[in-house]
Amino acid sequence: MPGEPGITNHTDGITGLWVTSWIVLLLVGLAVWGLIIWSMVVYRRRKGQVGLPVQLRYNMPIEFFYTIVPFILIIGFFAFTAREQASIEQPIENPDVQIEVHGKQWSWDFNYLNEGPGGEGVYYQGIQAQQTDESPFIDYDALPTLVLPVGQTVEIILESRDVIHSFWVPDFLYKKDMIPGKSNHMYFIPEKEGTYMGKCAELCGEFHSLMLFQVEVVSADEYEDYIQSLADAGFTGTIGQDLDRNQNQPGRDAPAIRENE
Ligand SMILES: [Cu+2]
Repeated sequence: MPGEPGITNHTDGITGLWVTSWIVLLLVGLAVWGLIIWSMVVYRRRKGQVGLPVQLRYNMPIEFFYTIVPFILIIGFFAFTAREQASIEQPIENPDVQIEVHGKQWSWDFNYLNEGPGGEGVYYQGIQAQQTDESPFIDYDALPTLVLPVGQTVEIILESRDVIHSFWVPDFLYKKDMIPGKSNHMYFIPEKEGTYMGKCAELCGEFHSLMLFQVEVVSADEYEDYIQSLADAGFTGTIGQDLDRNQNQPGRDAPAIRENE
C-alpha cells in the first residue's frame, strides 16, 4: 500500500500509478454494480408474472461498447505501467554507491564495492533473524543491516548463493529476484533517512520467514563512518562466489583439477 511520499526517487511514480489505477477501476466497478442493481430492481419479477421474460441478444452497439472500453483500459494500464517500469529499470551510469547483495539460506551478505582502504571494498555477513521468547519475537538488533547514503545514486547487484531468493524492501515499493548464476540489478536514490524493513520474497526453504534484514538510510558522513567501522573491524575486500553452494553455474570456470592425481 502507498506509504510516505519520497522514500526513493521511484516511489512517488509507483504510488501515482497504483492510486490512479484504483480510481479508474472503482469507477468502472461503480458503473457495473449500479447497472446490476438497477436491472435487478427495474426488471424484477412482479406479482402475477409467469414464464420467462422477453429474451434479447445481439445488441451490437452495447456489445461493441463493452468490448472496446475494457480494451482501451487494458492498453492504458499497460502503457502507463510499461513507462513507469522502463524508468525504474533505467540503469544509472557510474552510481555513487555500488553494493553487491548475496542472498543465502537464510540471510544476506553485503559487499560495498570500491569502498574502504585502497578501494578494494568492505563487506558484511548477515545471520538469519534470531527468535526470542517475548514480543516482538525477533532480535531486531541482530538483523543484517544494509546501510545506504541518502540522496546518492545506488546500484544494487543481486546474486544468490544457493536457491532463488527475492530482495524486497516493502517501503521502496519494488522487489526483484536473486537467481543463482545470474546477476540482477536495481537502481534508485534513497531520499529519506530512516530504517526500513527488508525481507526475502521468494519461498526459499525452512527458515524463509526469518530471512530478514534492515535498510538504514543515513547521511553521507554516517555512511562513511559505517564503511570505516567495517574496515576497522577487518572486513575488507569482498566475499564472492567461492561461498556459493553450486560451483558449476554457467559462465563459471570448471572446478580446479588437483595436481598429482
Ligand atoms: Cu530467501
